[in-house]
Amino acid sequence: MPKTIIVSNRLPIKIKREGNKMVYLPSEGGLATGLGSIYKEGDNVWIGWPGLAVTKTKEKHDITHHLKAENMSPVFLSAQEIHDFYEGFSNETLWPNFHYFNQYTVYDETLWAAYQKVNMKFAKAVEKLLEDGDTLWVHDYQLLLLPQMAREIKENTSIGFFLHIPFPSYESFRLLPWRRELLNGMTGADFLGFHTYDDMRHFLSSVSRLTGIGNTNGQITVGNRLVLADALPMGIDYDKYSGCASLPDTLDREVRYRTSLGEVKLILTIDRLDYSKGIPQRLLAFERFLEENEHFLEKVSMLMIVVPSRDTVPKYAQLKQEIDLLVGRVNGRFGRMNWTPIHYFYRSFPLNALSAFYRMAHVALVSPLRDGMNLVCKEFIASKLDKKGVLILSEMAGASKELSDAIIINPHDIIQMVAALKEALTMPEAEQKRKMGIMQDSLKRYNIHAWVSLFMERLEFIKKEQANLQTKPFDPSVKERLLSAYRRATKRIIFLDYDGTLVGFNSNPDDSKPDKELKGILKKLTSDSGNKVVIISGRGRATLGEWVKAYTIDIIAEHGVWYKKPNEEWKHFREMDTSWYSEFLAILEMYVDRTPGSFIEKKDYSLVWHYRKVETGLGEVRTRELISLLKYISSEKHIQIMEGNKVIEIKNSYVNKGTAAAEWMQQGKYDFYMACGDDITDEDTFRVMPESAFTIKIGSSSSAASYRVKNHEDIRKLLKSIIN
Ligand code: GDG
Repeated sequence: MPKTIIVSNRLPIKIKREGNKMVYLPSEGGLATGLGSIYKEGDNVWIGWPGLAVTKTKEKHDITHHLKAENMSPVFLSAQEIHDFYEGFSNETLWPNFHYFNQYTVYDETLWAAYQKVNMKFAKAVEKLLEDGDTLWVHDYQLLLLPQMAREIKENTSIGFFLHIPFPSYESFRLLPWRRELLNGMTGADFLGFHTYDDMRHFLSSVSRLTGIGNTNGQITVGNRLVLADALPMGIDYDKYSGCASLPDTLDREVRYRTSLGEVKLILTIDRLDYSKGIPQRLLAFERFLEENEHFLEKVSMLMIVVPSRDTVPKYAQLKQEIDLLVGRVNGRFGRMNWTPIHYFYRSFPLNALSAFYRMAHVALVSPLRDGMNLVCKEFIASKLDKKGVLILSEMAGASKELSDAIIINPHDIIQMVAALKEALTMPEAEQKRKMGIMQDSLKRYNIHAWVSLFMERLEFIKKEQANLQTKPFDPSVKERLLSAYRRATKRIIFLDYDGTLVGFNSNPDDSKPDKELKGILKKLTSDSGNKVVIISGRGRATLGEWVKAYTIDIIAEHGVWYKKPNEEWKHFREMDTSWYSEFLAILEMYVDRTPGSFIEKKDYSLVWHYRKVETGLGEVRTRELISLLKYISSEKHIQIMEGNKVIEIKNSYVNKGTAAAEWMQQGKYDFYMACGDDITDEDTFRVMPESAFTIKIGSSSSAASYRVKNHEDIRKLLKSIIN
C-alpha cells in the first residue's frame, strides 16, 4: 500500500528532558493539526528532528521507539549540526535573505557545507522508508535541497514541496552564492506550493533568470520532467480556534484577565521574537498614537506577547534589548498609577490563554515587515464569535492578499499606522461585524483541511500531466524495433522538422545551412526510392528550398502554407488571406523599436517576432504584452498567434503542420511512418500520425510524441543508422 511521507525540520512534537526522563508533548502548531489527517493514517509517517540534541545511543533508541507508535521517525542532529545547519545556514543565511534583510545575511562556506550534509541526512532517513508509489511532502526553507536528493533515490516518486516563508525577488535571491544549487534542489519536486502569487512569481523568475527555463501557467520543464508551481495560501484549523473561544476555561480566563485590566480597549500583538515582525516600529507607532491622541490615555492598552526565539543569536538578543527599552520608555512616559500603556510578556502561553486574548482584543495589530503568511491574524478572526473587533494587517504579510477587509498598512509608515489605530478604535460596530463576517467566511472555506487537500490535488494533477505527456526514452531496444520496421517496409514516409531537429539553434536563423554531415545524410536518405522524405518546417520557403534543392525531397514550409515536390514549383495548400499582414507587421515593428535585440522574420503568409537575443526577463515581459495585444486585435480574424522557442508567430489559423502532414499522408499508401521535431508546432504533426508511427521529440519529455531524444545530434545518429 503506497504511503505518504511528510518531512519537515521539526517533528510535530516537543520532547523535554526532565532529569533522566524524556517528556513528550504534542505540538499545537497549525501544520501538525492540518497534516494530522495524513500522517496518522495507516503506514504514513512524519520525518523530522525531535527538537533537542541527543548523543547517547540508548536515548536515540528510546525516542525512535516511542515516536514509532505515533507514526513519526526522528532525524537526530548533533549540537554542531544544530548550530551550523539550523541556527546557521537556515536562520542566518536563508531566513534573512528570503525576508529581505540582507544586511543580516551570513555568507559562510562551512554553514553551507553543514546545510548540504544535514539535507543529505534527511534524504537518508527518507531512503530508509521510501517505497515505490509513495508520496513525499517536504516542508520549508531548512530542506530546500531535499526534493532533488529524494528524486535521485527513487526517480518516479511524487514529490511535493511547500515553502512557508516568502520566496524573495530575484534581486535578493541572486545574492546567495549557492542560488543555483538551491533552485536545483527545489525543482526536484513535482509540485511547489507558495503562500502567495508573488512568492510563486519570484520563484519562477529566479528559475528563468538562472536556467533560462520559462513557464506556462506555472509549469516549467526541468530536464525531462514537468514541474508545477502554484500559490496556495495556508489556512488555519478554523473549528479548533472558534471552538476554543467558547470553552469554559477560555471564558474563565477572560473574566480573570478583564478584572485585572479594567475597562480599557485592548490592542493585541503576538509574535515570535524576530526582526521580520516589525516589533520596534509598532511600538514607535503606538507611542506616537498616545502622543497625538491624549483622550485615549487610560482608555486603551497594548497587550504585547513576544514568544522567545533564537535569543542566543546576537541579532535576536539585540532586538530583545531594543524592545525592552522601547516598552520601558513608553510605559515610563505615559503610564499612570491605575493604567499601564503596554502589558508586555516575553514568554509563551497555553492555547486557552491565547484564545481569551483574541476574544478580549478590540484590535489585533499584525504589522510584520515581512511574513510568509501569518497565522495569528487568522486565529484572531476565527476567535471572534460575536464578530466584534478590527484587524490591522501589514501589506507585507502573505495573509493581506486574502484578508482585504482588514485595515491594510505599510509597517514602515508610522503616520499611516497611527491613523489605522485611530480608525480601528473608533470603527462603528456594524462595520466591524460586516468586515469580520466576510473574513470569517473566507477563512472557514479555505481552512487547513482545504489547504491540505488542494495541495494533494495539485500534486496529483501534475503527476497525471506528466504521465499524459510522458515520452519514453529512445533506447537501444526501440532503435532495434525502428530499424527492423524500416528494413521490412517498402514505402516509407519520414517527416523531419528542420531547426532544432536536423541542425542546432543559431542566433541568426540564416546561419543554419546544412553542413557536410547533414548533406551526406539527406543525400543517402532521399536516394532510396522507397523513402518519401518531407522537410516540414516553420521556415520561409526561399532559404529552405535553396538549402535542400539538391535532393529528391518534399518540402512543407511556413508551417504548411507552402509545399513543393521535387522538380515542381511551390504551391499553396489553399487560398491564403493576407488582409491582416500589414497591420500586424506595423505592430511588430513597434515592438522591435522598443525591444533591443529583437527582430522580425517576414514570410509570405506569416510573421515571426524573434526575441532570443533580448535581455532575459524583458523578452518575456514584451512577449506577454505583445501576445495579449495580438490576441485582442485578431479576435475577429482567422489568425493564430503561436508561441515557440523564443519566438511569436502570427499566421492564418487554418494552416498548421498537422493539417499539412495529414494531407501528405493521404496522397500515398505507406508501411512505415516516422516524424521528428523539437518545437511546440511539431506537436500538431505528432497528433495526426498513425498509431504505428515512430514519433520522436527532441528535448523535453512532455510531448504527444512516443519517444524522446536529447538533441539534434541524436537524430543525426539515428538517421545515419537507418541509411547504413
Ligand atoms: C511560518 C512563517 C507562516 C504564538 N504564540 C503562542 C502560540 N503561537 C502560535 C500562533 C500561531 C503560530 O504560533 C505562529 O504562526 P505564524 O504564522 O505567525 O508564524 P511561524 O510559525 O513563525 O511561521 C509564517 C507559517 O509558517 C505557516 O506557513 O504563516 O509566515 O513565518 O499559530 O497561534 N501558540 C501558543 N502559545 C503562544 O504563546 N500555544
